[in-house]
Amino acid sequence: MQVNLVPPRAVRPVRTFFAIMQLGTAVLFASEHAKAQQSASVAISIKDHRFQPSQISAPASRPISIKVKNLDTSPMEFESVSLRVEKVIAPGSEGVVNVRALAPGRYEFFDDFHQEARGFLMVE
Ligand SMILES: [Cu+2]
Repeated sequence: MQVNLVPPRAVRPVRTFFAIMQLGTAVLFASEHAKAQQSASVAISIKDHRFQPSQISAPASRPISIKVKNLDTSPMEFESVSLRVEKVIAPGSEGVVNVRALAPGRYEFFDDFHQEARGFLMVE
């Protein structure tokens, strides 16, 4: 003999409630995950072999997309040892440097063709 402590009619709404709660939690996790994967964009220019601005900032734990505009009449190479990137950008054009999600910190970059040009990416 089966003994139901909760009358059968009450069981269904309770189960539906939990199913909706679980779905809500799943959706919430999915959107948090999507946000974490969404890249942040920052832009920088180089003119007269100087980065403008010389310091850019981006959020931690998200991939970063750095748009670099070369306003000079000679090629430049955006390079960073700590970010492990290097990209040659032709004069008068722009390039996008994609960086992995980073821990908070200060990451230096430079123009490998004119090493006096230096800047920092502040990740916070
Ligand atoms: Cu290089």
